[in-house]
Amino acid sequence: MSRLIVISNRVSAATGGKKGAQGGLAVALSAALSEMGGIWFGWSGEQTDEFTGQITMQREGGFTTATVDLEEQDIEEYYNGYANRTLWPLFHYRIDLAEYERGYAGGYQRTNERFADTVRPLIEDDDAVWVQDYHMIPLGAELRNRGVHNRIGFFLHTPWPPRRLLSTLPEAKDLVETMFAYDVIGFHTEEWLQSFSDFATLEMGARAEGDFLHFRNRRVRMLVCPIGIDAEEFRTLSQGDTARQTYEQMMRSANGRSMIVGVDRLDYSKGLEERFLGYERFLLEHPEERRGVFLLQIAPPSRASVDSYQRIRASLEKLSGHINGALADLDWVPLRYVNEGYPRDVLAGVYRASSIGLVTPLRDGMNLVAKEYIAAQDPEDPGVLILSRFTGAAAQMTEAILINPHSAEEISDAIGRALKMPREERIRRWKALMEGVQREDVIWWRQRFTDALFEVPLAA
Ligand code: ADQ
Repeated sequence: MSRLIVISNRVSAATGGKKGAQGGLAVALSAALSEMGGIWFGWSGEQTDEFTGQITMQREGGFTTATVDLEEQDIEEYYNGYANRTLWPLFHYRIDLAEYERGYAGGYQRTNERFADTVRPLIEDDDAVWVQDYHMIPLGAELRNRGVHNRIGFFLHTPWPPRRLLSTLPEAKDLVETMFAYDVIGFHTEEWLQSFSDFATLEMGARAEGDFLHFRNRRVRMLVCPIGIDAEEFRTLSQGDTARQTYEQMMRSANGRSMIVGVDRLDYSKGLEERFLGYERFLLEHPEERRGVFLLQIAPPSRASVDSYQRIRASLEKLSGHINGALADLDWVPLRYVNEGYPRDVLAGVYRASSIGLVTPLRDGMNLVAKEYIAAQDPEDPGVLILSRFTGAAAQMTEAILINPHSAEEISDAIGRALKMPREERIRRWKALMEGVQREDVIWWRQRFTDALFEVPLAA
């Protein structure tokens, strides 16, 4: 039977068998690897003085992880540089923040070649290879250059930017050309897929035919494959002791007020400033409702060495200080802003205690927080999800209150509407959303992708 070789920038950390400590993606990929056998390869997250390609293999939970250390220049140019300063902002439509440096592009290519050299000897003839995300776009082509004729798939976890935006990247065509080394390319939504297809056809002369794109002598299948969460696991977590204790603690501290919650990595794509401004607008427009609500925003810092992340952090501190300074009262603080990460079972309790889940990214490949919020609700008394229409999740979660996060008025109106929503309507919307979260969960996602990959005829 074919094994699966998963390749991603970071490999899920060892969790000592504690399922609740992993994210949904790690759960799904670990499950696939345990079932099919295989290896999960990636960067260890560690720095070494000089790159040697030495692999650290670890056996855990029925599969093997293989990790490699990178040297400082690789980390700076490939990870902090091209991945986080060039592709991430560009793929989230922020060309104002994207930095185009030949050094980053060169380091990205070099590091992907190093990954290819390192992982190549681990790949056996029957294995299927599944490359994850924007850190590793050229990896498939580098594996082909090293004689890998196996099935190779690629899944993009971020949006794919519109053609005109991608055209601003100096090496856009080269990068897209490398993607024709894959057999299947997966996107969360039809919109991201269409943007990719537009660039390939209109800028490069590829030919589209149904789900396939033809370019030179290659044919690649494009697949819409929206990622889900491990809904059952999350539901179980939300009924466990820690979640229950957190729920009770939050309800006590809310003291009869309605809690609105936001949970995000601290990232400029998540629309946090817009969220704060929309909430402020609600408070200003509805003075009578003020003291009945508060917003809890949980946002652990990420990518702290990148300037744009330092700027968004400073800006949010200022804005939250301003809102609290202008509106707080002796016994009421409108905004609790917390820069911490919490275990998933604690988050589940927080979600359940919240009357509103406020998810306002300006762009997001999918957004799993929206799905976790739904999975954690009390079926008898569920909260309301307010969701940006610019997330991948919005394509599936049409029963949420969908908003344009650039409009403070729309956010404000949606908060007002959610707070007044009758219980029957909340239950009706929640049921429809929960049904989708359970049906198209992370196991479904993984199966859909690997099914498409195994349908590809093997090269003769
Ligand atoms: P992210 O940008 O990280 O993922 P998201 O999909 O929301 O965004 O996933 C975040 C995960 O981190 C969630 O599971 C959430 O619970 C967890 N998390 C967030 N804040 C936390 C906190 N304070 N404490 C603990 N955990 C926290 C990228 C893409 C997304 C895409 C995913 C999966 O940007 O668009 O949905 O990959 O493909």
